[in-house]
Order: sequence, then C-alpha cells, then structure tokens
Amino acid sequence: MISRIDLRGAAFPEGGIDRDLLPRADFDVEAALEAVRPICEDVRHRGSAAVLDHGERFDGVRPASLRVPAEALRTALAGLDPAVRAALEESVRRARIVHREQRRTDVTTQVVPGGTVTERWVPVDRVGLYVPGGLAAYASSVVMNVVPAQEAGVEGIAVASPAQKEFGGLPAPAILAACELLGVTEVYAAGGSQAIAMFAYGTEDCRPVSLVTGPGNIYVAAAKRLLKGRIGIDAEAGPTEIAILADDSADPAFVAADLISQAEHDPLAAAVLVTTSPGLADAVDKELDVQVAAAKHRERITAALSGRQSATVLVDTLDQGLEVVDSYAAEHLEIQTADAAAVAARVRNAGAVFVGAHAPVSLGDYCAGSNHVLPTGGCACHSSGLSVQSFLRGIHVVDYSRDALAEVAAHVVTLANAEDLPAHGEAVRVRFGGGEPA
Ligand code: HSO
Ligand code: ZN
Repeated sequence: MISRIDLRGAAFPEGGIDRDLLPRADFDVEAALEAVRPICEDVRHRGSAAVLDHGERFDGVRPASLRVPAEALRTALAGLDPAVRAALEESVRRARIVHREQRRTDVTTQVVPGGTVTERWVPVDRVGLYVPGGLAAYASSVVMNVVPAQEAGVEGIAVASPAQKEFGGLPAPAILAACELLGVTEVYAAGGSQAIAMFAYGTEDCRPVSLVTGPGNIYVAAAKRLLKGRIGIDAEAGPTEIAILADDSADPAFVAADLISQAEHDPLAAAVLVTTSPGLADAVDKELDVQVAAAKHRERITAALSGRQSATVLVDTLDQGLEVVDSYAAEHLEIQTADAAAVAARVRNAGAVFVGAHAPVSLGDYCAGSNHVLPTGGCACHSSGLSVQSFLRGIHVVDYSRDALAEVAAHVVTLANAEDLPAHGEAVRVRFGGGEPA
C-alpha cells in the first residue's frame, strides 16, 4: 500500500538531493488566502458578531457566548475520566520538567569599561493558543501549547477552539478539561480563520494578543500567514509527518506501527520510510498489511499510506539515508538503526528526533516531556518546534557611559558619513558640544 522510490545507484549531488524527488502532501496555503481574507476583514470591522456568524456557517452551531463560561470548564474537568486525567497530569508534569529548563537567563556583556549590552528575556504579554476541533481536538495539544507559555512567564493566555454542535456550542470537553487542569480560564468557542482574526484584531469579548500558536487546518494556516506581522505566529502547521531512517537491525513490526500511528491522524498525513535494507522494506510492507487491517481508523490510514505523500525510499548507505531525511526535514524523525544515538547526532533537519527502538513518536506526542507542536512541510530546515523560547523576546539593553561613548564616537561618525547619514554622527557629536569628543 506504500509506494517505493528506489534511489539505489542514484547520484547524490553535492548540495543535497532535490526535495521535489521526495514525497510530500499538497498543502497550498496560498490558495486558501482568498477565502480567508474577507472573513478576517469582517472580524476586524464587526468583531464578535462576525466571529459568531462565520463560526455558525462552518461549525453549524452558534454558541450562547464566545467566551466559555467558567462553570463549563469546571464541569468538563469534573466529567473527565480519572485515568485520562491522571495521564494528562503526567504529560503536564513531564512537559514542565523539560520546558522549565528552557528558561533563559539575562546575559550582560561588558563590551568596554562603562559599556554593556544586556540581552533581557521578556515573555510576550498575551498569547492566543489555537486548538483544532473535529478529528484533531486533542487535549494533549492544549498541554503542548500552554505549558511552554506558562513556563516562559506569559501572563495572558487565551485558548480558542471551535464550537461543537454535539456539545451544545462548546468546544470539545477534553479541551475544556485540559484548560481547567492547567489553570487557563480564558477560553473561546471560536475556530478557523475567524478565531485567528479575533486574536489578531480583538473584539468586544477578546482583547487582541501579540502571538498566536498552535496547529490548525489550511484556513487557520492561511489566516496566520495573512495576519503575520500584526501578530507573531509559531508556524503554519500542515499535515503531520513521520520519517523513519532504518537499517536491517530495525524491527519491522515497530516500524510499521509507528508509520501507522501518524497516518492515523489524517488522510493527508505523510509516512516515509528511508532504509538501506530491501529486506526490511518488504517485511514492513507485510506488517503494514496486517496491522492496518486491524486498525480502527484503517480507511484514513490507508489513504495516508497510499497517498503520494508517503513512500518507502531505498538507499545504498546510511550516509545517503541521512541526506534523504535531511532534505525531507520531517516533523518527526525516528532513527531505528544500529548505534542509533550516533546516527541521530548527525541529523541536521528535523522537528524532533526519536532515537532507537524504544522512542516511538507517540511517546513524544504525549509523555516524553518534549513538545509535539513541530514544524511540518520541510520547515524544520529553518524553524523549531514550540518551546519556552517561542514565547520570549530577547531585548538588547544598551548602557554606555560618557567615556565609553567618547571612546568609539569617531568610528560612529565615520560609519555614518560613509552611509551618507550625517545626522547619525551629529547625534553623537552633540553630546560633546558638537566637536570631537574629548
Ligand atoms: N502527532 C501530532 C500530535 C498529536 N498526536 C496529538 C496525538 N495527539 C502532531 O505532532
Ligand atoms: Zn500524533
């Protein structure tokens, strides 16, 4: 059910292999921009009424209020299955352990006597965290967005998730329960591009935020692209991806199970096996047949695995395999090879790397302590997953005494004149009576 790309004997060019040779889902955010633009404008002008109107159109339900009442949050947590609550608490505990360590300390550098530059880390004041509804209404994604924001020290945390018809116009109960568990009380029953516009422009019910994070569908990604600049964004999340680099030491049952685990998310999810072993590739194919047939979501999984975004790629050597996975820059990359840690250490591009036979992606999805909001669509070659850093800004604080300024004044004046910006130089000279500093 999974196609093969045979790169054995292929020439691997100097600058890395062409990304277009590798499978990838079509996720054309540009095409969704036109649909999203009028919605965002409408929210800008009409505020909450527009958010509710568009929500009603797409979700088929109009919540009684955009803001989810505190009572509904409490009820959702009270109704949460105790085992799910315990597992979520463990997920939160581990995520906190990891993310707390990511906090930054201010660094002051003395450049010259009397002249310092400090990098001061300041959390964003107010963020909007988007949690999808429908198939992708994951309580775990609330944890993965909220924990780094809280550990960064963000004071204003607002969550938006689409109103659900089956829950009387509230977001999914698991989402509300996770918010309550994490102490997030500002929650909105809003989804899609209208929720992102609500965060960006603000409405009568929701003050504007400075940064929006979290996954979403193509319309959410398009709204993020459109409103970027006015707000900061984490990434335009696309369909989830798993790549596995494996040799003949890998267990085909593990490899197949892990490919299936991410294919389960979405018919557009990508599952890519890169291997030096045709024997493993054959064994994985057999395992896939057996395991997919037994899977609850086999239709979705089959669509994902047989789609053009998924493939088994055969290579001659592990070095070539590393080139392939680096070019692909997967959201999730598993290394199931001999000496996996050494191979993993050589990876340059991936959202997260999972080392060896006992670190499946689903561990990272829930309980490794790592974050599961990761760059997709090849963006791992320039971006990182969500972390405390995503919610911080480093402000450079420049503090120079008169003597320290005097020491370097002539260079500033020279550079200013060289760029034909003499007023820049004057701003220094005026401090020394308009003449040369003494
Ligand atoms: N694998 C998904 C996250 C997730 N998995 C949520 C289960 N729930 C994208 O990283
Ligand atoms: Zn997952």
